[in-house]
Amino acid sequence: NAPPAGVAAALPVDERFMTLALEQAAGGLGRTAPNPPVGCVIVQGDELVGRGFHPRAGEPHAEVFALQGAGERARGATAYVTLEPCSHHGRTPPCADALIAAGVRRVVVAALDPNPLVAGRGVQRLREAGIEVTVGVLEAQAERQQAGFRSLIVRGRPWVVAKYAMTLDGKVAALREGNGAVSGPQAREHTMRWRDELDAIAVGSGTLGLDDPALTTRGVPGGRDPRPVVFDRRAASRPQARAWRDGAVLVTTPDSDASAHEAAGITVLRAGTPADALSGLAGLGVSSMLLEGGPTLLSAFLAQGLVDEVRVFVSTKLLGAGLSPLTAPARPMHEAQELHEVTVEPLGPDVLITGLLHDI
Ligand code: AOF
Ligand code: ZN
Repeated sequence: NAPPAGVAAALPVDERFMTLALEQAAGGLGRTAPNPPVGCVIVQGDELVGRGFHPRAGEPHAEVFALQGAGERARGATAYVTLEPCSHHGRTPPCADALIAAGVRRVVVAALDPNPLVAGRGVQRLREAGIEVTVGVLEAQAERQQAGFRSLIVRGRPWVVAKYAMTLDGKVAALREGNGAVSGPQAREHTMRWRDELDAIAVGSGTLGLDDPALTTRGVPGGRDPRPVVFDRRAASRPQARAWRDGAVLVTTPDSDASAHEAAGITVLRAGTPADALSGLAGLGVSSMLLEGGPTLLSAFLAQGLVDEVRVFVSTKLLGAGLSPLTAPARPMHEAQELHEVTVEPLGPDVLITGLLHDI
């Protein structure tokens, strides 16, 4: 259905520039917690005159960099921002005031800020200053990009993404000795990009003992490593494992003996349940977490309803007997957990399937 004439001209332009603002914001993914990744572009006529993103908490907001770039050309311009400009004095002064002072004529916002210090007041302030404000352009995309921040503010816990690779017959590991990965190089590239974009990466003690994974980001230009989080109820994992680098967190039960890990300078989080663990991680500033294995940890999180998003590589290999991605529980088909907003993408010999279990 074609939109009515007049409306048709405006909307694609707003979406085009908001797409650029979202691309800007992506530069901050994995780097801004507990703040959101935010991008801003400033457009004079149809010329892009300024762009910027929030690089990390404590540093200036996206709008400040974009306004700096635009200089005098911000006067009468339109600013596209992926999050409602802030109205509060936090670590930095209010962006709404900066936009007003620069003489911007119109502000297009993707998503409102759920932070109770802002929550609509940024938009209100702009409107009171006579600026035309449009809210909701590419809102769903922006909310997805800000899922970690929004989850921290709204639910007090990180956004949890479960990732695994399985064979065509649904196995994540072989039962017999041998070499080779389930999925190919493109799947690996995706995984490395996700490690760069999410705050933390979690594994269980089983995976730590079997694989001694490095849990680092390799092959991503300018990439940074996620914070390793190891779920180890008995605190029995070797404090020499590769995962125990700076910033690593051991999640263990309230009464286990973690003295060896504490002596090694590892942050120890004591939690009775996975939900408690997530609150504790939120307290450490973790806004998003990639759950990378293995079946026991994933099963525990799924059973408690703590997985928000699932990203699975399905390879075209057949293995025979092997390990399933989940160990429990045994549900009847009508109680199966089902993804929504599903995407399917071929990646050479593999297929990437993603979807949500919760909305943000
Ligand atoms: C914006 N633009 O680029 C970001 C915003 O402590 P502060 O001063 O950095 O404020 C952090 C809060 O500001 C954060 O919780 C969120 O509400 C908002 N983030 N706002 O206008 C930005 N990163
Ligand atoms: Zn701001």
